[in-house]
Amino acid sequence: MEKLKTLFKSKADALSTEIKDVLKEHGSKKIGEVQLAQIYQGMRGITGMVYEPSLLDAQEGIRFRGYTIPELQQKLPKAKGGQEPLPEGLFYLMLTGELPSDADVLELSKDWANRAKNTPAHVWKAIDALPKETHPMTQFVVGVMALQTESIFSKKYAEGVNKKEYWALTFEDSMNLIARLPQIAAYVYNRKYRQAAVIEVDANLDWSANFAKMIGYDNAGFSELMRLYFTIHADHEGGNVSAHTTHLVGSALSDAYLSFAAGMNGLAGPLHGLANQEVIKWIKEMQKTIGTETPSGEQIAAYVQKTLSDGKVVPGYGHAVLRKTDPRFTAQQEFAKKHMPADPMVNTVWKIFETVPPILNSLGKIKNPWPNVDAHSGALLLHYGMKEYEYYTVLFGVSRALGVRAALCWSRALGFPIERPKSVTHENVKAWLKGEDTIWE
Ligand code: NMX
Ligand code: MLT
Repeated sequence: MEKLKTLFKSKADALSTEIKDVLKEHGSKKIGEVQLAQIYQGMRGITGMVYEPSLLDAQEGIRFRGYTIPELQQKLPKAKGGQEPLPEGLFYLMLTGELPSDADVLELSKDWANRAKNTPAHVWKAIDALPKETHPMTQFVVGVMALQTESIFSKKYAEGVNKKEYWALTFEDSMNLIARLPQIAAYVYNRKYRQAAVIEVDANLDWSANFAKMIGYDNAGFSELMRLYFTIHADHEGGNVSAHTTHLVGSALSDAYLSFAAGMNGLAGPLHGLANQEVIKWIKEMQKTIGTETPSGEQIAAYVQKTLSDGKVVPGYGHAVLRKTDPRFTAQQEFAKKHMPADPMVNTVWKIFETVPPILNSLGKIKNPWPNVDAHSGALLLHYGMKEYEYYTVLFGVSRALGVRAALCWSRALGFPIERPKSVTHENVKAWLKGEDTIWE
C-alpha cells in the first residue's frame, strides 16, 4: 500500500505545517469557558482534542470527513452487485480525506487479506486459555492483546528508532491489526457458538464478506449488512469512550494493539457499545414478560415505566451529544425497510421507536429521548440468524478499529504529545469557592 502511505504522508506533512502556523499566530486564543458543573459531569461540552476522521453535530449526526451516511452510501465503492459501501473505502477516506476509486478499495481489500495470513498460533492459544463462557468482548480483547507481540512500532522503539519514523511504523501496525480483526472476531464466535477453528481469509473477498464467510454466514444479504454495519459503526468523532480511550492510551506511545485493546474495554461497557446486546436482551425479556412477540404500544409503554421505576436505563435511547434520532438508526431502518419489512423483531423495534421518546421526554431530565445506533442493530442481526446477542459488541469493535486506527496514524504523523488534563479534589473546589485557593487562576 505504498500509494496510500505516500498520500497519507503528504496530507499529514501539509497539515502539520498548517497547524504550526495556526498555533504560532492564534495559539493563545480562547475557545470556550469551563463551568464548574462540567468537571463533575463527564466533561460534557468541553472541547479538548483535535481528531481528524469524523465530526459529530448534535442535530445532524455524524459526518465522516464531511460526508453524511447517505452520502457515503452513494459515493463510496461497492462490492460487485452490492448496494452498501465497502468499509475499506471509509478507512481510505478517514485516513486521507479523499474519496477512493474502485481500484483503491480493491487494492485495500487484497492488502488486508494478505496481511491477515499466518496469524501467530499463540493468539488462538491465549483465547483458548479462557473458559468458553467468558464474554465474547473479553475473548476478543485477549486475542488483540496476544497479537501485540507483532507490533513493529514497539520492536523498533525498543531498538531506538527516530521519532520521525513513528507514523510509518504505526501505519503498518494499524493496517496489520485491522486486517486480522475479522479473523480474531470469527475465532471467538466459532469457538463460543460453533466449532473452534482457525479459518484463513479468502483473498478474493472483501473485509466484510470474509468475516461473514468465516462465521458461516455465507449469504449475500448478511455480507451486505456487514458492509453497512462496519461502515456506520466505524467512528463517532474523538470524545466517545472507545475513541477517547484509544487516543489517551496511544498518547503514551502505547502501540496500535495496546491502545485499541484499551478502547475495546471501554466499548464493552453497557452505557457505550454493550448497549447493542442490552437492547435485544431487554426486548426479549419484555416479550417474555408480556407473553407476545409483538407487544402493542400500550404494553411497551407499561414495560418502559417498569424499567424506569426499577432504576434502569432504557437501552438504545439517549446520547451524550446527539439531540435527534441517530442517523445510524435511520440507515439501519432504511436497510430493514428494503430487505425485511415484515420481520416481527424489526417491527417491534419500530413500535418501540414510536413509544419510547415521548415517555423519556416526559421525565424532563433526559437530554435526548431519541434512539441511538444500538436501538436497531440487533434486530437486523437476528433476522439473519445471529441470535447470540452477547456477541454483538464484538462487531461494533471490529468496525470501530477503522476510525480509531486512522486517528492514531494522524496523532503520530502530527506528533501529538502525551495527554494529561488537570484534575482537582472537591476540597480544592470548596477552598476556591471560599476564595482560599487559586488553582484555576
Ligand atoms: N433511559 C433512562 N434514563 C436515561 C436514559 C435512558 N435511555 N438516557 C439518559 N437517562 C438519564 C440518565 O441516566 C440521567 O439520569 P440521572 O440524572 O438520574 O443520573 C439523566 O437521564 C440525564 O442524562 P443525559 O444527560 O440525558 O445523558 P448522559 O449524557 O448522561 O448519558 C447515555 C448518555 C447514552 C449514557 C444515556 O442516554 C444512556 O444511559 N442511554 C442508555 C444506554 C445506551 O443506549 N447507550 C448507548 C449509547 C450509544 N453508544 O453506542 O455508545
Ligand atoms: C459512539 O458511537 O461512540 C456512541 O454513539 C457514543 C458517543 O458518541 O458518545
